[in-house]
Amino acid sequence: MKCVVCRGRAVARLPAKNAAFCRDHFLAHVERTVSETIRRRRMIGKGERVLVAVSGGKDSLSLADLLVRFGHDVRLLHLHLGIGGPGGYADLSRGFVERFAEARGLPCRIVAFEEAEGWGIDEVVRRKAGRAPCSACGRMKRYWMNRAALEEGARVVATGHNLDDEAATLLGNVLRWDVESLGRQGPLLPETEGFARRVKPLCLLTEKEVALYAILRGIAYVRDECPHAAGARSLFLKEILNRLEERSPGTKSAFYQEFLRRAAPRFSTEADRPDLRPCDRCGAMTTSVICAACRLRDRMATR
Ligand code: Q46
Ligand code: ZN
Ligand code: ZN
Repeated sequence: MKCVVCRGRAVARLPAKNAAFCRDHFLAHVERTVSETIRRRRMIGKGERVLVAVSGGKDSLSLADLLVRFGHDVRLLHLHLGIGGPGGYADLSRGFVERFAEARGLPCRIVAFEEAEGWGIDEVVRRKAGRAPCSACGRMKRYWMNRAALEEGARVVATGHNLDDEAATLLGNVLRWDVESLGRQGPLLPETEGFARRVKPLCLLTEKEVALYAILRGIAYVRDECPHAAGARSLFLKEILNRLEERSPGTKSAFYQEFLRRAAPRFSTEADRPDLRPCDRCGAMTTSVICAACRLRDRMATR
């Protein structure tokens, strides 16, 4: 197998792109894909500060590495979710983030839910206060990302979602014809009053491409899975997409990219955020009287 650029020994074969790359040209391919995504979709303005939400996994750490290489003003945000107890998943993840930030001299803010909220996600599950761990986790993550962005003076929050994540979310939304979510789904959610812009610069790279990037760059990342992920529907959807991809390479990327090009604009009016107002409790912008994070806080206070 030879690199399509220099005919050297290939380390990566990308059937979906009908290409193979040597180490250097693979790294160049990843950098080019991400910088083009940022430029074409106007994700990050010149000189703008970016808050990168890092979980300690390969995707978000690779994203932070890339944005630093591109010369952006990067700050890290890590949310310690209170999952897995002492020495468990959340503690392990934090360790990888701390070492990554220290080695690169990057400013890193850590918000531990158990300190900031008085409880972590395991506690929400134990007290049966949320519908599913991931929905409670998701809403608290969104709340803290937004709050931290405002406090850190960043108008942009970048997350490490890759093509596999985005295609699985898309499939899930299509299966339910969730038109509101389809209208909001995309690699860029514009900033609105009280909400930072949210961007996903890795959305055109597969999970395998990002993993190889992390390995080739020597980025150490947490390999353990969140214990709540096991039953998650998204993993099953990813499996289905991988089987489709094996049969006909390129399906995953066509599914997502053609959605963005041809279908997403048709759903965008469904996603208008009408009548945002400050939450009665915490002041975060919301469409209801009390925001989703505060509703969960209320339930935790009474159980
Ligand atoms: S951390 Fe949270 Fe994920 Fe764990 S509880 Fe679910 S959403 S699976 S990315
Ligand atoms: Zn090459
Ligand atoms: Zn609130």
